[in-house]
Amino acid sequence: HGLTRGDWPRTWHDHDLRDSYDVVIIGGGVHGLATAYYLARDHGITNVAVLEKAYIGSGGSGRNTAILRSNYLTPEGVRFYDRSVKLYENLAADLNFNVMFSQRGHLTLAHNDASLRTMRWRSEVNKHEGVDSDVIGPDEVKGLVPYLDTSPDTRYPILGALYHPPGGIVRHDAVVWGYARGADAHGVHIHQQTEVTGIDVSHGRVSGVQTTRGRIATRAVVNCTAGWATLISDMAGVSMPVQTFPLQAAVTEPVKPFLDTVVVSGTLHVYVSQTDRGELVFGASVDPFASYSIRGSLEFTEGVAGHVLELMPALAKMRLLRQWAGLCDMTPDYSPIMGPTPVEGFYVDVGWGTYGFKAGPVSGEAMAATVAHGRPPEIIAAFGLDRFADGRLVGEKGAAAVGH
Ligand code: PYC
Repeated sequence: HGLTRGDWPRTWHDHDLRDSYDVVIIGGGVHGLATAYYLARDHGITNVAVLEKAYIGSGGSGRNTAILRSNYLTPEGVRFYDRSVKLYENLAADLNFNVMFSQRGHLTLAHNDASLRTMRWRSEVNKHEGVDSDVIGPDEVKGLVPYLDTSPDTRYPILGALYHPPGGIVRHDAVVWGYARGADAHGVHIHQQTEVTGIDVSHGRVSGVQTTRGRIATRAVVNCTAGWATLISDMAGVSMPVQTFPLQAAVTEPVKPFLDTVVVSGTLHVYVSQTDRGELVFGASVDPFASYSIRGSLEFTEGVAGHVLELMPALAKMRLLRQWAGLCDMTPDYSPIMGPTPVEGFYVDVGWGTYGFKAGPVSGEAMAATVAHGRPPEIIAAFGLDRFADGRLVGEKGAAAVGH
């Protein structure tokens, strides 16, 4: 009321860098900001800095295709991502910030018997964990998405789909901004344009962080980066079993709403959804080589366009507006690496592959509890770094949106 544009209150504030913080979080994406928010809100730990080398949400949080779902393959994965969906369901009210979560339903198409078998497997695990997920046939698929070509004479006919009604899309930037505002309101310092250049470790424990704006003394550091997860962990002398691959995406010009379900095809390596603005958002699998490049490629554009048209031939005249890429830190089992490390006070929330954005809220909640109590809560117990040495992998490749 009565506010003109210039009077709008700042959503978060700039601060001088303090000499010391109780907790330093590296990475100003949804994971880092959510961790800061829950540290403050749930544990009363507010002397916290979030360090971001560019601007908040400039990494994976601003580059993903905004899909939320919990129809994973392992019980550990399903429980974890389901907690995230539940937190997302209440996030707008919790943060008093409209994150535009649209639970429009999520379809993963099966074009062969092997995929149908994996869908059935996932749906049984999902149901066992209380998650709404079932295998449906081509007629039901057609009923949900009339524009899909479900005829039997296509190159890869649609034999059925895993249907997950609670899945959907959210406004990804709003999630970042909402957490930033919430954390800021609790006294957390968000430092943009502040790059970490080193992590001080003495006698096996963290003692500080070196940045482009000076040194910070601290006894707790949380690595919430994606793309640079290994480089930051290396600074603390902790090596991560992670390889980094680009993932490209694109949007079309806006058109009238016609698609109110998220459609994924693993066989055709593509996923499609329509935003509230009317654009179609397309994504693919990760590029086939490890790289830190975030340039788009013609190969991606051709591949995605061809595959989308196999699914929805009526889109042939739509124009792509822009394309971009983000970086995905892939682990050997496609599950994240979360919790303490052999360096005391150095915690990791990394290795998200292509699942990071949807896990933001639960990761923030669980990492905040880990830092506050010095040990990980049950919900992330399976995701510790030590599982690779012990051979207790949590295989989630079968739940990937598209093949990798
Ligand atoms: O796992 O749903 C997913 C996903 C979509 C885009 C990248 N990953």
